[in-house]
This record gives sequence, C-alpha cells and structure tokens, in this order.
Amino acid sequence: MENEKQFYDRLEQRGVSRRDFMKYCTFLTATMGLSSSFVPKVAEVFAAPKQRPPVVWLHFGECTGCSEALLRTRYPYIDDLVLEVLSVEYHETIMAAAGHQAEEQLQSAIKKYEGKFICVVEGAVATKYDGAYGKVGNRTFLQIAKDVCPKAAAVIAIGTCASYGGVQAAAPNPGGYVGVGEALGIKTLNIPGCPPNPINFVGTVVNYLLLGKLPDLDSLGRPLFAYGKTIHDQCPRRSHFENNEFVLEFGSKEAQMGYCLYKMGCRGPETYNNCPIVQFNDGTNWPVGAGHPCLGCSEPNFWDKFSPFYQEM
Ligand code: FSX
Ligand code: SF4
Ligand code: F3S
Repeated sequence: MENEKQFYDRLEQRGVSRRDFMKYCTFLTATMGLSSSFVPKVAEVFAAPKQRPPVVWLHFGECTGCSEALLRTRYPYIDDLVLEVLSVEYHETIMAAAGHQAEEQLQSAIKKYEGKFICVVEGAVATKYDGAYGKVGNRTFLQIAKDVCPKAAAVIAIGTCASYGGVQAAAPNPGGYVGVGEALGIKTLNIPGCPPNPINFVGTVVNYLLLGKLPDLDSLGRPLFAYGKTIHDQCPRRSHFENNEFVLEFGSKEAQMGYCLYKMGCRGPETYNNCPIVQFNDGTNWPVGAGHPCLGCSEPNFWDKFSPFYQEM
C-alpha cells in the first residue's frame, strides 16, 4: 500500500492527477479489448508492480521516432511509466552509460538474464555484405541481433522498420535491410507504424504483465487488439467514401468539409491499425483527422507498395 501511495504522490509531483491516470488506464484497458472490470487491475500493474521483467532494447537502422513517440507524449510521464514497470537494462537513447561501458552493460544483461529478458528491437537489420551497412560498437546490427535475440524470452519489434524493414528497405535498398524477424528467421511480435502508437506497445506489455502472456497475433505477428481492423473500417470519413464525396485538392472546400481522402492517395482501405480510435498525443488527432491521407505506414513494404504517395491507386 505504501508503495502505491508513493506512486500516486510521484504522479502528482509530475502534474498528473490520479483522475488523469485512471482515465488513461480506462483508455488503455479498452484499447486492449478488455472489459472495464479490468481497469483497477491495469492501474495496479503500474502502481504496485508484482514483477519488473528485464528488457534489453536494441537500436538498429531507424530514426528513433519509436522511442521518441513513447517518451514525448503530452503527459510523457504516463506513457513512459511503462519503462518503470520494466527493468530496462540497456537502451541507448535513455541509458547513462556510453561507449565501452554501454557495451559491457549489454553483455552483462544478456548473460545475467539469459532466457528471461524481453528483447525490444527498434530499427531494421542490414543483411547484405555481412551486414556491413549498419554497425554499433564495431559489430554489425546482424551480429548483435544474432547474439542477443535468441537468448531472449520474447522479441518485440517496435515500429515498421524492426517489423518489416520500413524506410531502410525501400528500393533500391543497397544494404539489404529487412525486419529483425526476417533477418534471423525467427517469429517476432510486431508493433508496426512509423512511428507506432505508444499505446499499442504499452498495451502489449501490460497484457503480458497482467495475463502472463503476449496478446493474440495476426498472421503478420501484430497484436489483434490493435491491428485487427483496417483504418478504413474505423474511419469517421467513411460515410463520405460511401457517398462518393471526395477531396480532390488540399485546401479546397471539400477538404474543409472533411470529405474522404481516397483520391488524395489514402491507403486506409489496405492498412490495419487503430489510429482512428486511439489517435496520437493523448487523443489530439491522427493523420486523416488532420486532413492528411493515411500513407499505410504500418504495413509491410509500405514505401514501395504504396508510393507514389498522394495519388489514388
Ligand atoms: Fe522506423 Fe522507429 Fe519510422 Fe522512425 O525508430 S518506424 S523510421 S518513425 O521510429 O523505427
Ligand atoms: Fe477510407 Fe481514407 Fe476515406 Fe477514411 S479517408 S474513409 S480511411 S479512404
Ligand atoms: Fe500510419 Fe495511416 Fe495511422 S499513415 S499513423 S497507419 S493513419
């Protein structure tokens, strides 16, 4: 109980009221597809964690937008709480150690927690020329992934890059970049999106801590609670699509009226994600809500498959 009280005091000090926190837990519970009776249990995962699984977070070919999305939300403290529930042993963006010291930390973490840690991978892996297109500490991404991932209890690929290659894998892709699962020939849990919505990562981790298992996945390794439906099937502009009411030019009257963006190149019909429901930055908005077509950023091979952008397919 004392710990729980300390937790809420800490939240208040950071400007997050208990009410805001409970609102967040309610939203998270609904996003995970659980009934509202789970809300107190979800709150407990943060306020009185029973376990703090060790996590090794690897960065490969990417922009670090996935970590940034998790850390830079409107109430950053709420989303990055998940990093307190986990025991983050290695994460290049947020760890204090650097250089050789950081490398030693990585080695000691995988030795100490072999078979028990969760490996989160952010970024794609270069596979051509023995992985020469990407290195950290004089080891290729490929060598690091081969060394670390098989020793983990589970591998979570965060972002489209780690899941499927993302922008690095766009043609001509001289480095032979692919997602970490393909690079190693292993199954990963994928949380795609460029960047992914932090709530889908948090929901995956909370599912694991609360129910003792990873969430159910689709055939592409994505949690069904987040990627079970297309953007198009959840889009508030859908009635305009059905009525043939389309935006044909940005800044036009039709754009102001919030018509469908299909003819501006919206890939919502082919993209599985929950953006219309969960939105970004604490529900402020999402691409289509802001008048921009969905580019399909969470789909495999989206750069090559869906470009040229802004054109109807
Ligand atoms: Fe990729 Fe993550 Fe796109 Fe960036 O680091 S999914 S480039 S937004 O953020 O890996
Ligand atoms: Fe579908 Fe995109 Fe039109 Fe929304 S804006 S209804 S996702 S095509
Ligand atoms: Fe990406 Fe489309 Fe959502 S571009 S952020 S999947 S609306």
